[in-house]
Amino acid sequence: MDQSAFELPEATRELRETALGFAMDTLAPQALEWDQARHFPVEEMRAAAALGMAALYVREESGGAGLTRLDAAVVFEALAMGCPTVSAYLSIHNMVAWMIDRFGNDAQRARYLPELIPMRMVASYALTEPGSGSDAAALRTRAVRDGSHYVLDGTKQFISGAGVSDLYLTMVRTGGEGPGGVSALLIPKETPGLSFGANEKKMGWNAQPTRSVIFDGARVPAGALLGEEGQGFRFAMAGLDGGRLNIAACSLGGAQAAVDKALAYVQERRAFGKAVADFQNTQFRLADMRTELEACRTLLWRACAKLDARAPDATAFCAMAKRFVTDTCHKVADDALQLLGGYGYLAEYGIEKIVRDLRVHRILEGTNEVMRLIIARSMLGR
Ligand code: FAD
Ligand code: 2MC
Repeated sequence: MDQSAFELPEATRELRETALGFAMDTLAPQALEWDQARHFPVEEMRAAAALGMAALYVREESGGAGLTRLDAAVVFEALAMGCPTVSAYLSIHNMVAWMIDRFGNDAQRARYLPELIPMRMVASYALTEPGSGSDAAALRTRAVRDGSHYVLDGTKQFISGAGVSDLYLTMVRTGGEGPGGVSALLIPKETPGLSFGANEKKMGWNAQPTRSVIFDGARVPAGALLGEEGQGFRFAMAGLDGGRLNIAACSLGGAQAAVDKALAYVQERRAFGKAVADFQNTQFRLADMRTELEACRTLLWRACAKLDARAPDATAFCAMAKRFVTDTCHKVADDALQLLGGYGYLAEYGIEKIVRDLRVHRILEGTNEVMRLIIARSMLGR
């Protein structure tokens, strides 16, 4: 195979530079403050949206950037070098925008995409419930047709952006048990009967709110239905294929930033009369970290190419990339922290936040156990 197959195209490298410039100028200087103040930086996300980063793989004819999943992964990695949490939120918003473009009708595209693309509207994705996380098809939030409306009752749990977002792409039960009874509805924030729980106190991801979303007789017009009744579970899973690549990319950017910080530190810090970088343990650890990040990048980009090509094994590759990259990068970030000794544990050195932020990537968008389930099913054919 041609070696160039393993290099990014010129246009993608330029895109990376733009995203990295934005991450370093706008996200990195404030990331720690946002984490500590639990501030959701919507204005800064709008600035990213102005660069096309809120609708990266929405088609150009729909007003999006029309880029590939590989381009998107490169952008999310670069943004995460400034702040993994903000990059991950942009990924969720991108996922919703893409689902509307891909599965919505002309009226839904016309109503929402011109608002979502510049992020005048912020979007959330609501699948998880208090009683069903991994077993998403067991969801119980019910939407009952009442004339020209649906009436919703139930609760969504752990919804990123909830309370601030203007639009909730929500998976509900309109039919019988199991995945075939699930539909997807587009629910605006101002819907009567919609309310939110308290902002959860979390280990990381503090620069975005996480709340429950409560439907108590909430009424939405029937035109809120995405596609047809019964298609919602498949839409939700298709959205997550790309979401899982992006979350992996966010882990990669976070871990790369941690390694960069550690690399600078070990050359300055001295112990036993030498630089910490002079210990062979330090050198071997740095070598392993770099190797692990390159292995992650290679698998992630391969999975992106599979999704771009709509390959039959794309879902399994997305799951492999999500599992391997999020586990590996969390470990790499923790190894980087160790190289700073006690200073690594202090907030101002920036690495402990990365370790806290990356921890949840092993849990959300499908736990890494669920990723193994998807991969094993693809091997065993059941
Ligand atoms: P459970 O499903 O109860 O799992 C508990 C444990 O059992 C886990 O270790 C799990 O891996 C394991 N397990 C379950 N089933 C199996 C199995 N078959 N085989 C082996 N092990 C298994 N959800 C949204 O819909 N939208 C969001 O925006 C969103 N944002 C989130 C933000 C944060 C900060 C967090 C923490 C979560 C968010 N989630 C969101 C929810 C997230 O996707 C779920 O937490 C996740 O899917 C796991 O579900 P659960 O927490 O109910 O765990
Ligand atoms: N793309 C398109 N369709 C898919 C699909 C995919 N990737 N995966 C499954 N489907 C279809 C599948 O083909 C089937 O359709 P049909 O009945 O027409 O054949 C249907 O969906 C049901 O699929 P399964 O039989 O595989 O369903 P099952 O109930 O066994 O669940 C599992 C599969 C465990 C993989 C799924 O429930 C899952 O992904 N769980 C994890 C939930 C999750 O990831 N939550 C993340 C919430 S979002 C978040 O955390 C954020 C931070 C935003």
